[in-house]
Amino acid sequence: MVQTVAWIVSLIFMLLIAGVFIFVVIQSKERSDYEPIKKKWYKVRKFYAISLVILMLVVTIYTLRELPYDQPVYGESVDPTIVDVEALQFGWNISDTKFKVGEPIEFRVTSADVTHGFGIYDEDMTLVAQTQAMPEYTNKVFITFTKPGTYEILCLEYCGLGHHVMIETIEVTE
Ligand SMILES: [Cu+2]
Repeated sequence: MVQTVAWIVSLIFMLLIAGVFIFVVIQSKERSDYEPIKKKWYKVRKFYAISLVILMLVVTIYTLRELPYDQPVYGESVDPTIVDVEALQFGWNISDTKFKVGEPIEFRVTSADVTHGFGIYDEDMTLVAQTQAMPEYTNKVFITFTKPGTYEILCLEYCGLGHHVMIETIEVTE
């Protein structure tokens, strides 16, 4: 769903940019004075730049508020299952691969060598959670599975010749 929206939005913007290029190509065949054009379009450019900055600020602040995503409420009731994940050329060392639906999990992800990407995919190959696996640093990613099934962990960052064999499965049961 989110991926379909992202695809449609990208497509709209690609068409917009293509439209601008076509417009410029057509306009470039006409001769006209430079000064009035400069005056008009510099104004448009300024407006465009300011709008973009404001839009990006709003979107950035709005989306950063929720970081880290899906973090469980620690304390009295919820104690997440802590799972250590180490990426290495070319595989995964995971301290636990069997989980329950509704169980809050905290993956602590690091790397033994180069930077890898830790991505969890459901059975439809939809990405449900991801973070970077970095050497000498631990990233946390929180997830509570809502559907039982066999999930796959794939490397999301090209890390060498065996990048494509970095596949691990985890089982989520009711
Ligand atoms: Cu990798």
